[in-house]
Amino acid sequence: MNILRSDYYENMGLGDIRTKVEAGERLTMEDGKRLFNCQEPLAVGALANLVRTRLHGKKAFYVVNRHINYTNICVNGCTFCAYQREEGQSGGFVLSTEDALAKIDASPIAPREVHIVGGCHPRLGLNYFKSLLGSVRARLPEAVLKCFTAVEIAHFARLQGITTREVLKRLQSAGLGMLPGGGAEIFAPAVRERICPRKSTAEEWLAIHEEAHSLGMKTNCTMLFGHIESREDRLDHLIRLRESQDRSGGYTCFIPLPFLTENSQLETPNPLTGLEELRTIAICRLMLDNIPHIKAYWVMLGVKQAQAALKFGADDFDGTVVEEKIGHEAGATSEQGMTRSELEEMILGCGCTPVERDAYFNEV
Ligand code: V47
Repeated sequence: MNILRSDYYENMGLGDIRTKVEAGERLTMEDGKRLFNCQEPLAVGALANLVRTRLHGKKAFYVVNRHINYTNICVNGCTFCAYQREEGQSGGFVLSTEDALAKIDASPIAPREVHIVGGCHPRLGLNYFKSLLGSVRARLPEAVLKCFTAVEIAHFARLQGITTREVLKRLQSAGLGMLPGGGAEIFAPAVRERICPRKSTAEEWLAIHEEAHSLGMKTNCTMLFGHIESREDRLDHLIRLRESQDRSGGYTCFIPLPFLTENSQLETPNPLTGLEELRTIAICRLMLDNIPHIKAYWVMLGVKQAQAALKFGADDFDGTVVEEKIGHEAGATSEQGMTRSELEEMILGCGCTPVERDAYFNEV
């Protein structure tokens, strides 16, 4: 049976949503709630797959990249985070520029994208970051440097006593190409108050991304889900991102991050099931009608679930990564990295066509 048959959706009370999706019309918060309440997650997945196929056919993208975490020392103390350490606590580290370059030199293939993020360190000034970017750019002139979440940019601005716009401009001159999507978590203030009370607010996070867009930079965006937030909080988050994209148009890719619970202070009343993860990813694809790409981040999802996500609206598999700390401190069981041929094999294994890309999703 064709799962997209209209009577199938009529019987589930979703005929009007199916019609809207087929016509490319925007879904409302109410539509999103009905998709979350639908008894049949496969029906929601098939709608997301329709959109994903309309946008990208059978293509599933990946990038040869390298993650580098420059420090785990952080003043924010987010309750969900297993990665952070306080200054002076055992296990805390700060990389020197030489350490970062050694990691790049040790990468099995030269990365096209370098993803650099870290904790909000109480004393690292802008000169450290300018020197880090400058050295990486000199080593890898062709690579896109996708570095520093909006939360880090806000922190650098506070430490330096300058505006976030000025921070972005100075880092852009030093080689910053694009901002990664981290730090968004869940925008709803009541949830933020419990999971990341000292972090930038939703408004600050969105304003910094829009500022980056106005300076000609592309950025990514994320949502951390499956902790204490409600499904309505997820929809609210997606709608705020969609409105931000309407204003500035600079988001390239959205990354849904399922919460990993190990070593976290946060109690999770309703841990995610595999199907709830997939349903949420599908609803992200359906709600975010103006963001071109949805990433199945294999590090947090696990490779098999990331493969399934390619059939539930996602079109990107992230990349080689090489070394990952944030998810692995929180119990991720995935490998540290994947080779190009492993990525291609995983993508082919679910009937998609692997396409290598750069950080901006240009095919290479
Ligand atoms: O902001 C932290 C999340 C993010 C946990 O832009 C956790 O291309 C799950 O943003 N369980 C960092 N998630 C990762 C990130 C990212 C990753 C890959 C690609 C891109 C991109 C961005 O990880 C944090 C936070 O939301 N996180 N702890 C945890 N226990």
